[in-house]
Amino acid sequence: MIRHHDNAEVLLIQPTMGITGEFALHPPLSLLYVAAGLKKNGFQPIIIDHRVHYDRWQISLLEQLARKPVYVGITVMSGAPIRHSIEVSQFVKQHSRIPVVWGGSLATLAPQDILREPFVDFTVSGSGFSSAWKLAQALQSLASGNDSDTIFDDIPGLGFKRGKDFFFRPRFHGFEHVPYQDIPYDLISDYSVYTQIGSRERIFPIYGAYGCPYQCAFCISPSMYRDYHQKWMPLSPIEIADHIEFLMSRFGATEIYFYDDDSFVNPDHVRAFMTEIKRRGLKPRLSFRGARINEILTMNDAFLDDLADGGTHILHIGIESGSPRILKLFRKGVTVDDILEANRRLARNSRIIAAYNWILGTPSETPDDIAQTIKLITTLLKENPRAFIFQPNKFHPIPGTELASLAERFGYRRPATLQAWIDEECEGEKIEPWYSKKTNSIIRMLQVTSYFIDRKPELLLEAKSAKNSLIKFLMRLYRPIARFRFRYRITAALWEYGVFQAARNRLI
Ligand code: B12
Ligand code: SF4
Repeated sequence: MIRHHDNAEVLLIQPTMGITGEFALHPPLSLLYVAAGLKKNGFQPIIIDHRVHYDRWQISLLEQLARKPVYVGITVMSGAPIRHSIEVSQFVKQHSRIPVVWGGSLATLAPQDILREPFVDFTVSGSGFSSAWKLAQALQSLASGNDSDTIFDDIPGLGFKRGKDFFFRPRFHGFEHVPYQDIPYDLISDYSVYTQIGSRERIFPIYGAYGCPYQCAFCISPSMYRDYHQKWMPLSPIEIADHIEFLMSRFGATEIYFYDDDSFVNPDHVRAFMTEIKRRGLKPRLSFRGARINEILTMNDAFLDDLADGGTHILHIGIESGSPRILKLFRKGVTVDDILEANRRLARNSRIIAAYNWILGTPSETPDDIAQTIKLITTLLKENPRAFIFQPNKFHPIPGTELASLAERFGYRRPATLQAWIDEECEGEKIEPWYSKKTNSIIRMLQVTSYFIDRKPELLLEAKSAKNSLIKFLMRLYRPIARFRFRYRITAALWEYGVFQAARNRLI
């Protein structure tokens, strides 16, 4: 039974996200999912997105606090978002007694490191759809005098404090699907503010499938889904097509970004919803952030043509390394030859952008291993003009993953404070104990040059504007230097890294 709460408000905040967040400024799907549960159960969620409404955020927050929301919820990932989330939480505490709740992937990984701080009252690990409204209900009940010890007992994934002790409830087990009709899209009044670097499209992220059955040793997913009965759950083609049709007609969506961990576990799933979209005469652009080399190898030229005909623009593919030893350590289940073959197939297609992810700085990785990655990237770019090289992620152990244990043997100490989690992302300035001086300088060089070695300006900067023309011009100007450094692994006098860090610090 749905209980009504006089539309009590819950304030949900999307913090700023650092450079990676500036590049992909999509509508805040995490908060829309959380808001769906609240709305369905009689609460009135309010979403404020500081990535797009940053100016005078303190004044608007004060106005919201004056309306006495049941709690302030923030969605937080490792890295740069933590800095602003701390600022916001401290501000709430300075100006009110309203409880502060952190949810999202950081709260899933390290709730105890968050709860240690006086400015956070609750954490929600794992799925937040039902936890968010159950917590709101419990807090209302507490405010009306119910101080039972068991008040928080049935809130999945909740972390809370009593005196000096922390308590954690088991996470929600499985995928909490939210039908698109329940996602309260109208809470956001203007979708034109969302964008992606260089793009002209109106992009909406959605899920086409939840979960992932693979076992990559560095990734959070295998430990998240370890004891799930079903590790990958595709949605029905009709539901996906309905969702896309709704977003196109209601909000003018022109591109759909699938946030799935992996969309192609069964490639026929993608074919099925593309067929349905086509049958309806819809022509959205589609991008997928979860694809694997072994999956590309199951697709022939005709299948890739169908993907491109169906509107596929970009496939994010985790290659991670060009060193056979590191690939094995990562449990990627593919060889360098597989990677080359998949890249050639994508090159033959000539319409889809193949965007490759990398990880550098793994314990035991040597400069020779990195040299093999450089060699692989060079070949991929030579053989596929539509290959796109993401800035390599610096390896940071995620608690609970297989590689976290290896990292501990190499001297890894997990971040001791919440602040220390700020550097646990690809651009973070953290030097792990196993980096040699040489490894560190090669990683720095690759972090900068990776932005320039491929054809990013030609592939991504579609919108015609003075700003984009200037970026294109500057990128082309620096490109020969970047390519020279990259190919010959020249790390001396890396003045660009200072410029790069200064630009980054301005953004976070
Ligand atoms: C989109 C995305 C991004 C976007 C962020 C978009 C945005 N919001 O602005 C960008 C590209 C910026 C990004 C960046 C990074 N990301 Co990212 N990203 C994702 C991705 C694909 C989807 C996240 C999402 O929105 N999901 C949709 C919602 C519905 O799910 P959700 O976020 O899990 O939210 C649920 C719960 O967490 C919870 N919840 C969430 N927030 C809240 C808040 C409250 C109050 C409550 C109660 C509950 C709650 O309820 C929600 C509904 O169930 C995930 C992978 C995935 N499939 O989840 C990786 C993922 C979250 N990212 C990851 C990583 C590693 C990164 C980077 C660190 C990578 C890097 N480059 O170094 C950076 C760091 C962030 C930064 N500096 O900005 C990891 C883990 C992150 C971590 N350790 O914190 C993930 C899990 C991918 C993976 N398998 O490795 N990312
Ligand atoms: S395929 Fe992607 S989501 Fe799945 S385990 Fe590997 S890295 Fe994680």
